[in-house]
Amino acid sequence: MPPIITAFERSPDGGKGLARDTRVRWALEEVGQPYEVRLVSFQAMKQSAHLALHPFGQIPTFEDGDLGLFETGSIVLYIAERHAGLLPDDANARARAISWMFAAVNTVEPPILELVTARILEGDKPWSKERLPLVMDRIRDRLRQLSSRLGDADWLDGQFSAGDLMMVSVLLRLRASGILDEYPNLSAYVARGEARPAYQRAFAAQLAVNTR
Ligand code: GTB
Repeated sequence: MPPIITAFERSPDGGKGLARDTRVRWALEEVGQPYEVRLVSFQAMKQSAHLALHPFGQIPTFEDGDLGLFETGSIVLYIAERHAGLLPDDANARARAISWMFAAVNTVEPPILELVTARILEGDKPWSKERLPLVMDRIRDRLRQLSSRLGDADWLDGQFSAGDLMMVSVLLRLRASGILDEYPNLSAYVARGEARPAYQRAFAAQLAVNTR
């Protein structure tokens, strides 16, 4: 029985690949693991059957036999630990790749999510215009540091890993803001991630759902 993930019945982004099921699909594609998708509505996400899998009523979830997981970081790590291709064999390199996974969701993604909050959820507040530059500068701080670490390398630490998969997925959320273009090596890094055949298959699969 292949693992089953959940995804939006209809993603608010209309298939731009920004909903977080894309990173899980990408990981599964990288390791060649077939999977099934259960589509859920916003309403179904808040009901007990889904809440039993995801305490916060969100997507994606991941079911493998009688194991149920939530949180994309833990799902991608689970996939990467059980299949070859997303984590190096060398123990130290493996630990460093996992550090990059945590850095993506714990250090780089939070200010990016702040931008979404500032623009969309708080866009109509009187103080929103004043706050936006502060949020943008917090993102720039992180991007500058990341850009300097990446330098002219293709990937963050040697070969492509689950750390890059998570980092590229997080950075993709910034594309529409134009801020990524201020860091040409990061912009090229994201494009390299998107060009991977596994990403292309993951993107196409979520697009097919959202353009039915
Ligand atoms: N930390 C969790 C993880 O990494 O798994 C976050 C999961 C999460 O935020 N899930 C979102 C969700 O289920 C979907 S991905 N939201 C519904 C809810 O909370 O009620 C976030 C997302 C949503 C929409 C867009 N978009 O339209 O561009 C992009 C990303």
